[in-house]
Amino acid sequence: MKTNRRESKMWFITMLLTVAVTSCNSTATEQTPSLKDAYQNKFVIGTALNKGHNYGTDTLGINLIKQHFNSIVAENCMKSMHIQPSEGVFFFDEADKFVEFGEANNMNIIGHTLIWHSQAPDWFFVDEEGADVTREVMIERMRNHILTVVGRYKGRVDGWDVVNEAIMDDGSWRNTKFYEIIGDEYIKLAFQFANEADPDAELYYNDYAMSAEGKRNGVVELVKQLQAAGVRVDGIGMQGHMGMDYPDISEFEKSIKAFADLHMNVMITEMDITLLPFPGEETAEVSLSAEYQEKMNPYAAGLPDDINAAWEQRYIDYFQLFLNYSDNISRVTLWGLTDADTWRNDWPMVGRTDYPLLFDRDYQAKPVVDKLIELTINNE
Ligand code: 9MR
Repeated sequence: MKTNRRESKMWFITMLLTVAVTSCNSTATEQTPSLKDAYQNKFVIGTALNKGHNYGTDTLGINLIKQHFNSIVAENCMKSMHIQPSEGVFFFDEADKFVEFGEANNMNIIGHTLIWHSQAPDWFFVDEEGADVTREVMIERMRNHILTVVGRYKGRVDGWDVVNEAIMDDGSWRNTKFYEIIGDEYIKLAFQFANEADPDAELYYNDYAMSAEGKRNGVVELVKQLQAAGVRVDGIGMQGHMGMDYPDISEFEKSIKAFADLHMNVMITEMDITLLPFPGEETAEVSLSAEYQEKMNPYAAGLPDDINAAWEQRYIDYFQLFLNYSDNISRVTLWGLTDADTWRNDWPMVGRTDYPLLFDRDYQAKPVVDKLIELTINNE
């Protein structure tokens, strides 16, 4: 249900008044209007849940998640090395809690991720002697993993990142163990197994650097092949690990368009905007690591106002782009909640102080949250 601009303005003013009136009794985290309400006619707003969220120990975090988000994704607990650490031994405890939390709060629940070369346990690819398994065994292990994990949450998890990061920035296929042992049928098989396990869950291909022309074309080609083979793919996740100069917003827009043209749900799945300098060419390739250097950690003592202003503007520019494509974009997910727990502090260099998310280290909504909420008013 879309509301008109005047109604929206009224809604925002009412929200602010409510906040002002109730602020005497409320905690700091309850003082901003909610992101999920502001964007409710546009797309769902998600965040990634970590261990403290899943087990409920981070109570301040939990309050913020309930207040601002209506979609959640598992940051780590559903990755194969966590959920099937050795063959046939599944650890579902944390993932169960994650799903229960989403259900209890009526949220859109996303499983991340079934087939990813990284964070896959070593046993997955080798036999008892340590030699690569045969193609048949590899397919069987993949099938068993997908059927068991997706099957456990059938009807409860709304969408799965079925395959993650399989295409290189130049559009070629990443030479993973899955690819090496099974060949280029492995992605098709992964989607077929996921569909077999839960025909009602949405199935996604998810990757970073989706604004790169080569990757854009490679992913388009992949999806076309799957569609031609009658394999169900429902959406494409554009991870959205961004920096101040990367990616170019118009290149990012071209990819949204290209994926929407394939009738895919487009999702921004892992958004964060780092402020820190990057050693080398900017990417989100997790295997990258660099030695700590003081000069690469410029904001450890605090963030200068001008840098923060530029960072806010970048968030606003991207959310404006997402609003422009809200007919095609079904979800925007932030990769984490507060600056204290973002992966960015430790990648590609351990021990830095970054500010990529919407909530600060004291669980306070940053001023940009109100600005992103306000943006919806001008876009009705
Ligand atoms: O944020 C995640 C971090 O806690 C993990 O250590 C890391 C390795 O599993 O994965 C991070 O999340 C990645 C996501 O699963 C896939 N896209 C890139 C993300 C950032 O590395």
